[in-house]
Amino acid sequence: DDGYRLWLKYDRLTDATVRSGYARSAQFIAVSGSSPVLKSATNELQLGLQGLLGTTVPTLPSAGTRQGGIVLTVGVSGADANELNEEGYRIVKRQGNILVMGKTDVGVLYGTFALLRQLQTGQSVDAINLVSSPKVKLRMLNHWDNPNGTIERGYAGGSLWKWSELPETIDPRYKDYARANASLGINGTVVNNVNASARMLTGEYLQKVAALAGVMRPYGIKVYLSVYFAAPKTLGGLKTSDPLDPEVRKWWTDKTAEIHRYIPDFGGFLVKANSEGEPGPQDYGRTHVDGANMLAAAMKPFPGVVIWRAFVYKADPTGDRFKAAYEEFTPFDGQFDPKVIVQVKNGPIDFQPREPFSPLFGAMPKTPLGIEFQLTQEYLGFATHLVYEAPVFKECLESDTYAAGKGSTVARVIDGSLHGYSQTLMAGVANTGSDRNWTGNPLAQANWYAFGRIAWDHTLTSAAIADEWVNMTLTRQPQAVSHVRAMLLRSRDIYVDYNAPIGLSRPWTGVHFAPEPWQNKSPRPDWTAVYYHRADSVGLGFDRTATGSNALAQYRPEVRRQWENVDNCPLPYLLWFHHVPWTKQLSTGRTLWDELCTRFYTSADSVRWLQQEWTLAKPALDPVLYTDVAGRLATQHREAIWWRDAWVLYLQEFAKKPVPKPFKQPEQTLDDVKKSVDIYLLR
Ligand code: BDP
Repeated sequence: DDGYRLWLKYDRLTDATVRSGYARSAQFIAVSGSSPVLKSATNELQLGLQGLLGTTVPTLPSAGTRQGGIVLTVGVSGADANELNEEGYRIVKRQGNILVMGKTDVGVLYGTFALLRQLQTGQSVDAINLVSSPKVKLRMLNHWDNPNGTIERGYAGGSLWKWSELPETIDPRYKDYARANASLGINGTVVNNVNASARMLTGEYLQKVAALAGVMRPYGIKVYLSVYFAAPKTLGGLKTSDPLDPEVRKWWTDKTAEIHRYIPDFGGFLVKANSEGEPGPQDYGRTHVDGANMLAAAMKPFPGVVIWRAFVYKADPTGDRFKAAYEEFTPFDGQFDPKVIVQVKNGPIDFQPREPFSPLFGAMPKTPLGIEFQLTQEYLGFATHLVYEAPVFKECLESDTYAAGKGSTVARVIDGSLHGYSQTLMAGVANTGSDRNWTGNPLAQANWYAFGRIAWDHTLTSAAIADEWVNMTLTRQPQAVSHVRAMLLRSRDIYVDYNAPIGLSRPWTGVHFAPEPWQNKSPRPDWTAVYYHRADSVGLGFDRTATGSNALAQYRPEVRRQWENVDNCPLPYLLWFHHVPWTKQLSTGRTLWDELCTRFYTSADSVRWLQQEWTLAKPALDPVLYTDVAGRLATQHREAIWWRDAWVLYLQEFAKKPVPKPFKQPEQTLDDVKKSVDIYLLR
């Protein structure tokens, strides 16, 4: 198994009784209507049934008086209509058939995938009755893919998009990409990097993008573009890209109209502006609102949106990067055009292994906020380390902002239910690439899967999603499923504990992989490692209470109170908010130093446990896939020790304490580790 088919495997079900049970309910497919989206649904159902049951199921224009089939129906009435939103579906047994209904054809498509999922995971369909509607409107992947075929922070090969071959040649893979996304309910894709090239807005590239849009459309997926804010100057030849300049405004209006001539159902723009050196409205003394609203005005005649990122942090040698986005954006609450959605990363810094939720989620009630998660494992061990990210997403979404009293979770901010906005968005920075198995590490497919499922329904649990994915992708043998499920569910905490335990963050430079907690030289203080951990002879951690940067003041009092007291701040966030003495006793009964050592050592050992679980599942796994992952886990174990040793030896210089028993002092010296890191970082 080369992993190409993802979770849409449709291998023949091995249990003949189950198979014949399903076959009795799937003797035909009846579908009235012939829209491209309905065709996708029908084709998928045929493909799935053919694979799972091993029989070809005929398609009819209507069920007539026949029973024992699957009927795809667009249009619902009565109670069914009240239960569904535009993209929702209902699957129900009626008049001897399984009815898959939706208000729209895309609802039927999602229902079809949901029905297939039932079969793939071995659920009975005899009395099937499923109703589901997505909680968030725009569920999208953000590709950080460049026109030259590379991917920023991509670890699974090159870009999926073969720009040099488009629009003439359509790689069949585009369709499989669309199928995979549609199976999860993902309905948007931003095809290019947020560090955008103006080239994407040329007629030549718009034709290529239009060709991709043509493949995505029958799967209910809209295409979006990241835009380079200075394009009026660099591409349009204007003197300025000032958003208040009439010529600039006209340029964007014309460009937006031109895009729609190529792609009539264009999704919209994604903008990274005045962030990490990218151009933006501030270059002209204007604001984020000026920039975003200008693009919104250009988009006015069309249904598309403008997604404006809040990932900003000016070079401020004395400031706290944690506070930057909040400081820049909250003054503009309520001033953005209704077409604008502000896209906020889950945490205040940058996709760290564990972050508290971004304070912006509790502070902009009059602005639709979208959330951005990162599926590509930039800070999570690339394609080698196993980190199942559903717990990362859930932890943030379930955090309570208290923005409108208790129960004001980030999820309710994002799904619009808290503040009543209708533009809602969840984005995941894609982890896909040209590797045959899409994600490099085969188990990282689970992160794409989990993101899509949670974007559809954030109430699904990490465990339930893991179960679905394992059953559909790896094995249905119950013992093996439970081994792999256990691995997935513990993997994130294991990684955190050797990489950034108890609220540490960012122990690297630009590569974001090799351990470099000692790193203290960079053009900006907030691009060093020491800026984040602040180790000294007294202790460790970043004081963000009132005695320090006071970033905690950006949260509501109820949140602040959970974190502001060093004696009862939950350990996952302790060093995020406090500079803690090495000798301080923590709630575990250990001192800070002993607790850190315990975590570094135990987590590195736990990678052995991951390896053992994987071996226990081996008899039920495909041998090629088994070997691939086994190799990655072995590397992970070696690197976990590398990270453990780097942290322990480095922090020991400050703490001046022995490694507590039963753990043993690392065999290498700090110099040894530094040397190995230098070699890793050699160009
Ligand atoms: C950081 C990445 C950088 C991205 C940036 C962003 O290191 O490559 O361009 O995020 O999200 O995490 O804009």
